[in-house]
Amino acid sequence: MAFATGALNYQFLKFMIETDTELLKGIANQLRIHSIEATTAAGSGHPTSCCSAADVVAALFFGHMKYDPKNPHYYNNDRFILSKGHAAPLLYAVWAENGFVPVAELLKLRQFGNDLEGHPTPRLAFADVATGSLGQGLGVGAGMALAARQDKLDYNTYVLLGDGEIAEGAVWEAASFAGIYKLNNLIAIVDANRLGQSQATAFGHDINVYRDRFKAFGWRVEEVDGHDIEEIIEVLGGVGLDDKPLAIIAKTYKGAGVSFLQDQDGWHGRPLNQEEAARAVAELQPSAKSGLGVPIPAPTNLPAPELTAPASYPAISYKLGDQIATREAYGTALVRVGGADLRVVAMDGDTKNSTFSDKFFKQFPERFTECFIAEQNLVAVAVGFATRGHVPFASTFATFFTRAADQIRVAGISQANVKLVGSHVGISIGEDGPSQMALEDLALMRAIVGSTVLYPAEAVATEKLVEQMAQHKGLCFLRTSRPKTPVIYGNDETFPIGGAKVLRTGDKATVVAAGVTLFEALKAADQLLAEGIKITVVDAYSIKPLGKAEILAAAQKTNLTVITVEDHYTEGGLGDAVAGELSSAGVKVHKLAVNGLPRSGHAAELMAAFGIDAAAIVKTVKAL
Ligand SMILES: Cc1ncc(C[n+]2csc(CCOP(=O)(O)OP(=O)(O)O)c2C)c(N)n1
Ligand SMILES: [Mg+2]
Repeated sequence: MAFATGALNYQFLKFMIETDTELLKGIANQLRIHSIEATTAAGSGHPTSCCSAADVVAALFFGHMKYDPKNPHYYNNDRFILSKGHAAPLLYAVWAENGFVPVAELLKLRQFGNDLEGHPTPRLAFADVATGSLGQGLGVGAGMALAARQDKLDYNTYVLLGDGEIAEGAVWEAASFAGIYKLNNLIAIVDANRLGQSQATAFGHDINVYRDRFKAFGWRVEEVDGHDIEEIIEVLGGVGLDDKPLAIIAKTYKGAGVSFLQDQDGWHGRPLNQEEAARAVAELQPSAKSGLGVPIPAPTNLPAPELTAPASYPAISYKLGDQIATREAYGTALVRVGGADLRVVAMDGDTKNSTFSDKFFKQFPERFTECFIAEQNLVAVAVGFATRGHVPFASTFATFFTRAADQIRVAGISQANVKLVGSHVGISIGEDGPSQMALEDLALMRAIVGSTVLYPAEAVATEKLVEQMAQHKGLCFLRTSRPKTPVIYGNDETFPIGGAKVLRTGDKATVVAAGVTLFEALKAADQLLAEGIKITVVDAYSIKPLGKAEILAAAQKTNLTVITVEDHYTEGGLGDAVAGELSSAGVKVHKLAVNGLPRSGHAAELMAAFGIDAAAIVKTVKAL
């Protein structure tokens, strides 16, 4: 009986596909028309990049994907990432033709105040992440595909890439990752239209090259004529049939469907003028069909994953004076916070025994993902999880996050709820030398739009800040250190984001420190006190937003003068944060920071050599 029903469904499906082909071709042309008209109205944009992918996209959205067009955020909708984000008008046209966006809105493309921006951002309900910085979509898609598996949902994630785009190394980090984890719910579609921006792509229509590359990374590869709807639909029917991710290489023509655009060089990123647009539309119109009212298969009804924030986390119990590195406290905190907060997942780039994320891995292996040594993909996978309502904590040495700078920048644009934890910061790591020392990370992370930057000095602060990170919505960076430091705060101390702690008060100087330099500042305060000189010491555990009120109040009692001391280069770190935030209030900042190229040595030797230890602080206080 079950078999008979199956056979019947198959016949019905076959009938549907046969009759739908003309409709899908027509919808593709309607998408082309919208893309051309919108970019002509905007006076900018990439109509030919839309035209090449129109058939594939029409087939996906009106003949294959299962989703609720009225509710793009629905948790079991199939996902679509337009990694070649410059084809945004095509995506917007889809969501107009399925009824979500009023068709008239399309002509407001790229206008200030309209969410139909030049490249998609999550201001739009149907864009999970910002795209347009090429090469980032597949890693995010891999994170989503893994999240689907973890959440026991059966949605697929489709990622559309350009053939020029796949020169990006990040694409291959993601391809490798998806192959390793056998993400058969992830589908990469390469719009192989032969052309890039300024010239032909490296491999043009040599489809074998693309096939061999994806195969080498463990993918199943299908080649299609990207303008043949029947072929596309047939290949899409094979999604999930084996245990490999699927790459569909679609041989297409840039500008397809319009005689004077198709396969022509020199049209990338160029809108048509009014007359050209009218000619193009006249060619497309006769066979164009509306997508409105076309039935779209509903996603399977599966239980929603339980992803709600807990009201509180279990208490901590540290003893004052215990020696614990903040990186180790991070691991402990992640287990405690993640135990109570099922949204929390963690990932690392093969440094988990150094960052201590391995504590979480050992406790909750099903919620941990080893991303191997591929930091761009590490961040992208975290972003993918975040789009699905998880709270991802991604960790590696802080300095290696700087190589994912663009993924982090775009995560900021996506307003992604990701938590980055970077260990081994500054010259205080000592012997490993400068390639392992994060000395630019604060500058980078502070500059990310909407970011929160936290820098605990000891274990209690670390624990409390990890709680804050889990609860805070948005991109957070936690800077942890390698050396052990003593617990100085009680277990009930709170560390609100944007606060600072005043640990000593005196009228001779205000020293603002964070992380390992806090202990140098405290040592300096003790030495100075022995000579009758009293100084204020502030723990600036929240670098962005800065604990401005506390620092300013302290500075006002010390002649509006502040000494900052940090294990970071002079540029862009704590000193610049304090100066930048408080100069308008008249505060003068003397920066003690790493000013020059470090080398291997003992931490203490290095901190002395670069003038960020207690002796340097004492000297500066006296000099001032
Ligand atoms: C990381 C990055 N580098 C460069 C660009 C500028 N750019 C935008 S589109 C494009 C060409 C893309 O070619 P392809 O991937 O083949 O897409 P097509 O338009 O042909 O579909 C370039 C170089 C970018 N957006 N992102
Ligand atoms: Mg191309």
